[in-house]
Amino acid sequence: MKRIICPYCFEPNATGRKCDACGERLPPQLDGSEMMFSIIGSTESGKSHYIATLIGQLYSQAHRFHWSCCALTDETMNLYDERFRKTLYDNKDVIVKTQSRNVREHRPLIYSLNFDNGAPPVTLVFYDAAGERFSNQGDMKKATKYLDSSSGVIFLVDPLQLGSVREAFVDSGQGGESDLPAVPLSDGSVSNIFQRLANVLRAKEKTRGRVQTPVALTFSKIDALRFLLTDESPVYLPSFHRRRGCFCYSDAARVDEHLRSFLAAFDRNRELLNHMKHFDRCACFGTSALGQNPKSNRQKLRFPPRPMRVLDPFLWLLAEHDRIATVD
Ligand SMILES: Nc1nc2c(ncn2[C@@H]2O[C@H](COP(=O)(O)OP(=O)(O)OP(=O)(O)O)[C@@H](O)[C@H]2O)c(=O)[nH]1
Ligand SMILES: [Mg+2]
Ligand SMILES: [Zn+2]
Repeated sequence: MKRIICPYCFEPNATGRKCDACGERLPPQLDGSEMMFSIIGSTESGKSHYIATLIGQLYSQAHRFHWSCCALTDETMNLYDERFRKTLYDNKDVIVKTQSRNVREHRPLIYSLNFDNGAPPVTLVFYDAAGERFSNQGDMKKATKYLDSSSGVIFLVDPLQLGSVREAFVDSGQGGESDLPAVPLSDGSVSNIFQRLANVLRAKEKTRGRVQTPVALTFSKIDALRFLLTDESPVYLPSFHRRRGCFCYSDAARVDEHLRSFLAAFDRNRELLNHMKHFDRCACFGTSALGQNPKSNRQKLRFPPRPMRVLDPFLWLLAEHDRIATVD
């Protein structure tokens, strides 16, 4: 019999409606076939906005991708509504920084995704962790509890945190340093978190070789790169995944190749490119949760979020697990 992993404390349970370890009520839909995808990234990399708009897209694009999405707990519905939907759509504000010690903000958002093609449903558990939680091995180890149960990782990278992109931004007259996100201290730098992620996944897989868990290296905020990339950049072209209603490998390959050459040009010392060699299944994606840069508008949205390619890395993870149709 399959063991149910508690989405609150990640301990395995034989059966039951209550977790033996932490006492939380387990949603009755859990049957041990759950897949958890983790969303990891440095502070200000855009995790909260990404999760908010990804969940929105799971609902709004359901007809296109032939699935249906359903929140499994009242807490999930309330948290999404108050922290994400009202803030972004009703108030046109940005979501405030996730507080490292705020217990409520760190509660899991639990959804079920059912596929019209009869593929086994997946239960999605999203954790919106504060970026600080990944800035040292000890804290990350606690966070690794959910990485241990993860079937895939979306690793968010804010391109505006790369030194060469920041210089180009200021030099091109786009704005000053205050229009850019803060750069995390070296402990919490993108490159260091990426290396820690490889270590954690290796330990989980009990291997000293390359990590097998699929990792989507996902650039957030690509809306803010228009000054660097041309309009013909594949990240700005309409998504074939959307058009075809499935995962399209040639579209993903074009984006991946383009972003790897972007990294080769703008990531000093090619650190991320080098660390990607630790992963057997790693692909680059480009997304924007908001489709606009609120930093240049005193953190107010000019219009409701216009997500760009937010589903792409998620579709890839589903395709890697044979849940959705694919085309070349
Ligand atoms: N240009 C642009 N900026 C964005 C986008 N999403 C988020 N931002 C900016 O990035 C800031 C940080 O985004 P968050 O989603 O809070 O980042 P986070 O990774 O959750 O940060 P922590 O909670 O501190 O770990 C926001 O306040 C916005 O100013 C986007 O799609 N485009
Ligand atoms: Mg956050
Ligand atoms: Zn538990």
